[in-house]
Amino acid sequence: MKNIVILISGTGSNMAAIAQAAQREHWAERYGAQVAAVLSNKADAPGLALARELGIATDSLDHKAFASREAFDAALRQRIDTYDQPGAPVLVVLAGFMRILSAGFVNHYAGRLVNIHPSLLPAFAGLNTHQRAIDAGCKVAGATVHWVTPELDHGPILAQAVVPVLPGDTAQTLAARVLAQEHLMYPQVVRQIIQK
Ligand code: NHR
Ligand code: GAR
Repeated sequence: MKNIVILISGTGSNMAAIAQAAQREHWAERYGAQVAAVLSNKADAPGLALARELGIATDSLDHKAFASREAFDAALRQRIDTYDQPGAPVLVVLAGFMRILSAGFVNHYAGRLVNIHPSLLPAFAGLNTHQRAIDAGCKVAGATVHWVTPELDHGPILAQAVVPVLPGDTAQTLAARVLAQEHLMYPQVVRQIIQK
């Protein structure tokens, strides 16, 4: 069994897309893979309730309760590694997770840590991507799934989805168009990784 641990901070719609694909496509029987847990740095993230409705174990770890980024990351790593077992290696999936992770954390999960970022990287690393794409006059926007490396939003690209930027778009309307593509792309990429 491969244990997928999904980290979220908010709504969790990408998390739900992956968990529902895993159930619908019988990843446990076919690939020996399961979404073992959903963890959040925010106890009130709506995605945690959604995960529980899907029958997935949840936990939260408040980053504000830790003195440093490294201390939070060490505690998060300890929590994740309870799902990292002999014969059941963990794959860590960032899905709307809003905390930058230290190099020590990222290197510990080298080749086992992926993120979805709401822009066509290498354009618009960082935050507020949809408004920045509109302000730049981009005619297309999208999302990127990439391996996570210590340098923010710079890891090797696994997949991208492209959508048009339409006249009159706001950050909200563009984000919704991109998010719909994220929900199609992210489960496919996770499936490809766990199939290997
Ligand atoms: N960590 C590393 N080392 N490398 C990456 O590529 C990472 C990462 C952690 C998260 C997701 C990323 C995104 O897709 C991600 C990729 C948070 C921030 C951020 O500035 C930036 C990028 C991403 C996630 N976070 C602020 C911080 O101080 C907090 C912002 C908030 O809480 O709202 O950590 O966009
Ligand atoms: C998604 O668009 C994701 O790409 C983006 O936040 C949204 C999360 O939605 N991620 C980031 O901005 C990471 N900094 P979700 O919680 O419904 O999956």
